[in-house]
Amino acid sequence: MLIIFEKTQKLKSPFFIKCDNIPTMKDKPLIFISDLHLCPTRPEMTRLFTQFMQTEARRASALYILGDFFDFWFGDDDLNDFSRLIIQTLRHFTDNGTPCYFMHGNHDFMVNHRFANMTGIQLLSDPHVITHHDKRYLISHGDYLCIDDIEYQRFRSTFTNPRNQKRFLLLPKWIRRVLRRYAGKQSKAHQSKAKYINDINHRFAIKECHKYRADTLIHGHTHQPIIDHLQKTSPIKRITLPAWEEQGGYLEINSNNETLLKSLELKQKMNATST
Ligand SMILES: [Mn+2]
Repeated sequence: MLIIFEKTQKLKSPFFIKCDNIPTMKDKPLIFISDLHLCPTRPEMTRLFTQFMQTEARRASALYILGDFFDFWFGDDDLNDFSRLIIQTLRHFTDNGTPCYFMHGNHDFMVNHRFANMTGIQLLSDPHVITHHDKRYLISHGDYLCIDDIEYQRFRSTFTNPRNQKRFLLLPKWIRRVLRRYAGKQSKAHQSKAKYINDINHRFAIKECHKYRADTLIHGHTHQPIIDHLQKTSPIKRITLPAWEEQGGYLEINSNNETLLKSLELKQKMNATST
């Protein structure tokens, strides 16, 4: 997908306002979040998300959600007070005219077209390439790059199989909840393995960046926020998004392609953590 910022919009009188300080689409940053793990039992994170959507996210030319947005999504037919609030927040955001792109993680792979219609988000396949001011970024949830955990990859191919997903949706919701416990255990087992196993495989990640002609990889999943190079000798940059645990966080890429990881706290306290 190509994002074109250079397109200028013709504003007709009387709506034309002469002001040099009005930010244009060209100056607005891209904003990325992932691993919020939103769920009804963490209301403070839901509040932080709604606050973020009304403040920081508003500055974006586009918002990218790179998976594990929900701690678990039981299907687009599972509506409750919690899911309705999230849907309403996303709808409000996209109605304001900012595109919001959504990529699945291993916790919310059941998010589907009905959810997209309700919220106005656009679903993206994993991985995906975006071009921003002549720089190509490979974006992914990241779990497909964790090839050293063979057991997890086997489990992943089961739940990403569309036939299995259809079967899952035919089940009553209480059985889906029981199966979710199993999925949760698999995910925890993956997270608790040695770092070299549950991290992305750097060599494979470099190969993927070459394949898609990308200079930078942006991913979530590992919950270890960092901006570094995939290998000392490789010019390819890797950015891992922060998980929303004690606090939230996001990545911002400005019009000069400068990258900044920022933390988010309730009551609007925000600090830059890394460049
Ligand atoms: Mn994940």
